[in-house]
Amino acid sequence: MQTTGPGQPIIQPSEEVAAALAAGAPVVALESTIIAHGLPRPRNLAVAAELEDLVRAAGAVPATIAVLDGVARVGLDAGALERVAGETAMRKLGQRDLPAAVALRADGATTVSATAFLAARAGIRVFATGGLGGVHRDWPAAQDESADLDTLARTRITVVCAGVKSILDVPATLQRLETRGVAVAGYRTGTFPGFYLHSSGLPVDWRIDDPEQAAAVMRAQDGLGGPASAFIVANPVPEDEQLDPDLHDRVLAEALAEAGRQGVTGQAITPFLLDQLVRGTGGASLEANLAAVRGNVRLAGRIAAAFAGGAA
Ligand code: PSU
Ligand code: MN
Repeated sequence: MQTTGPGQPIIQPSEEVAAALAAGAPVVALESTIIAHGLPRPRNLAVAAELEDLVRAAGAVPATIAVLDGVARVGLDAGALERVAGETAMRKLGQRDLPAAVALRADGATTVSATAFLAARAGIRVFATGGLGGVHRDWPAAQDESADLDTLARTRITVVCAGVKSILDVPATLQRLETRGVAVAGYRTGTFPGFYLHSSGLPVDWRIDDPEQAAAVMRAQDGLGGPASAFIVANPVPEDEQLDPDLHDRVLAEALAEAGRQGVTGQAITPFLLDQLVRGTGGASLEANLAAVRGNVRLAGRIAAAFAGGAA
């Protein structure tokens, strides 16, 4: 393996993750941007630990991923999780930022694109997050399409998510996923989830109803071969835990207008809008976001277990 310093690997799995991977045991990757930039402090640290516990309860090993001191860590101990969730500014790292972060010995939280890339490099097949990035609503002017989509179009990984963040242009994002050849299935639903909302109102072509079916799709991907691409399992937040749709629409409109007034763009726009939603809904969007992530993490654990079970 290549090294960045004296004998230090660039991608470093924790002992527990390395052992699980070597044994063919189920592992679920978790991203760190949601912890560092997607959730308010200090709740984010408790959530990070809770998500790891949920993966374990589902019978899999959690691998939260972040770059610390220029090393891509796959599986974080308690001290590393504290650093990611703590006060010291963490950079937000997409896949393209990884070489510079490694070379310059930076600390950074990994987005879906960087996490999916590193997880796949480490040999992890299943990844859970909240909502994917995608095409932003002001795309014609800003040309802002999350690097998440590009990475997923060329990475063999299963991502369990509650759809794409509703701050985005959801129909355009679904179209881009189709164009780029990324497989999408609704989990026990025929409509694409709306992140904070149970449904975006848009149809999905495929529906799966249990973790075994997800594992079967993954095996079929491997069986068919060809260029790697992801499999998105779109798992809606339960209807009784979703954000009130009218409140959602009203606060989102205000947040988008405020982002425009303040001229927020680029990497800052997603954390800005998520934060505006938390404030504007009195914290209700945070609860819906967390409910979605918890459900995704649980399901990812079960899918990883089903895939590992059938692979023996
Ligand atoms: N899902 C959440 N909260 C988040 C994110 C996802 O519930 O904060 C993060 C992910 O890391 C995702 C990123 O990759 O937002 C997208 O940012 P951008 O639009 O700048 O690519
Ligand atoms: Mn962007």
